[in-house]
Amino acid sequence: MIAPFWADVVTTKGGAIWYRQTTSKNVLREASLDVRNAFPEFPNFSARWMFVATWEKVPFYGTKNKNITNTFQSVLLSDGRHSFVRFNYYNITWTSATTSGGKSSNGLGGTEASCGFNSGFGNYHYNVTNNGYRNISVLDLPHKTNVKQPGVLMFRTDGITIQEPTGRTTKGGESEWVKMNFDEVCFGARNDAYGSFVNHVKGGRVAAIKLVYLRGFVRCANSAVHNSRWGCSGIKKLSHFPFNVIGTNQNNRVLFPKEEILVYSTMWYNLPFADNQHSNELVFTGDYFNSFHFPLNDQMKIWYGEDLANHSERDNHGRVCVDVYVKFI
Ligand SMILES: [Ca+2]
Ligand SMILES: [Ca+2]
Repeated sequence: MIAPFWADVVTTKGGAIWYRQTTSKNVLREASLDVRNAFPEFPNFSARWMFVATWEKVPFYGTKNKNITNTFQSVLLSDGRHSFVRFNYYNITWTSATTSGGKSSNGLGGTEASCGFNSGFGNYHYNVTNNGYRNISVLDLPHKTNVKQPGVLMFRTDGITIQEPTGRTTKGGESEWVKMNFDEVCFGARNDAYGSFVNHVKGGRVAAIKLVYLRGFVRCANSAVHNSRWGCSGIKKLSHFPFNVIGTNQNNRVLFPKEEILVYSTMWYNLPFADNQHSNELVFTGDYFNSFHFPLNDQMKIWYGEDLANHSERDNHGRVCVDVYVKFI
């Protein structure tokens, strides 16, 4: 089942639901280009069939105000072998019919509509708004995207699991950095405040990882003079091991940097050409990194090392948010 917005819609009080199939060459060509841009691993994708369903200005069941409506669309594309879905959200103002606990006056409250996919066998479903990769309200959908067009979300749907677009972050070279998180990944410095995301982008063997700084600070001691992006500023005994940000799997096994460079039990380490206070990114590769397999649907955690090691974490402070990029082999 494919559900751009699963809730009790009524059209007896207004709005309309339209659907059509098309094999028009021009329409298919344009839609195929969108797929190729979003999924560069399918550079020759050429849709042979397309199905479009539109919910135009639809109110919710139980409404007392037929002017509160949603408009959204779902587009199914296939070349006979691979298939992709595109959800277009133009306007979302209500989240729940009264049957789901929504208020009859405004359609808010209760249990929000679900957006996503269900295999129908009860063994797999993918919720687009709440999945460890993206955690948003359905009201946010017209402003969100995974293909750089607000309100547009695309997915590959012919695999065992639903796949988000890989996109392109840099051009040229053999492999490219792939952004792995949708929501910011934010980690604190104590009380097991790791940040995490779930891999809904691509499974594969990882050759390098980079963390890109977004905001915040962390420190390993009480005074704010020690604020830093990736460790702890101005601590003399750490001058040769200034970094303390660690990636683990869901069982807290260290994935990067490679364990051999960690200072025993405290998780501090050194990286060349980087500064714990000013560097915009930390790149883990070469001698500082052991490649590993990162399967689809696996969680990755980002930790402050002292917090992970439960070592000297009580005097730690702060929270840093990052984006996580991966180069696959
Ligand atoms: Ca500390
Ligand atoms: Ca801890």
